Amino acid sequence: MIAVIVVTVFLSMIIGAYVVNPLYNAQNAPPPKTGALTMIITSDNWYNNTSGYQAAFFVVENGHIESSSMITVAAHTLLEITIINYDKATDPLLVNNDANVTGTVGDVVYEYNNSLVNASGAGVISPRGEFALTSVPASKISHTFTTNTGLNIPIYPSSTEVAYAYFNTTGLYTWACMCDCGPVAMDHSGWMFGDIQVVSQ
Ligand SMILES: [Cu+2]
Repeated sequence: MIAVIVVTVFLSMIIGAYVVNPLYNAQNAPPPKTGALTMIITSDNWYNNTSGYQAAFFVVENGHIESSSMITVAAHTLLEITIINYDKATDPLLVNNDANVTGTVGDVVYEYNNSLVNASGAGVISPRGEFALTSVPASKISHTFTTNTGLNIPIYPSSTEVAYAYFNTTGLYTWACMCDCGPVAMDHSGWMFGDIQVVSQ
């Protein structure tokens, strides 16, 4: 008898959870999962006596600076990508189309450096300190963050940029800067290219 009561109570709890608990209500869709990918580009990284200083991407992970040779991101996640570029130099693009922002939410990148935006001819200071850009003038590009999943973010010199993007297919992909920004940096994983691993959440 007690066992019957226990089983009945248990079953009603399970059924009740589905009927009453709003978490099981299809109309209450869960908010999108969010994540962050923060990267720093510096220009004065000593390589050797022959090649001297080279530019490189680094990843900030839990407050630590790490190599960009293997970047891990979660699939099906609204990823806030922040790129802080300390490099003052511009570099020629390898492919002209890479001046356009692609693969981000709204195909825009938010530029947080007003002086550079003004210098490029935009001419207006945003009261929020940011501009949504769909491209960067080819002559004003320092590096790009480009993946073979279709993401392309051109980066101004001495700038901070933020973009939002989703990676929706798990697997191993490649990222690279698509500028001619130094033969050693362009040839070495963790400097101007590397892997990007999309893992399930
Ligand atoms: Cu580069």
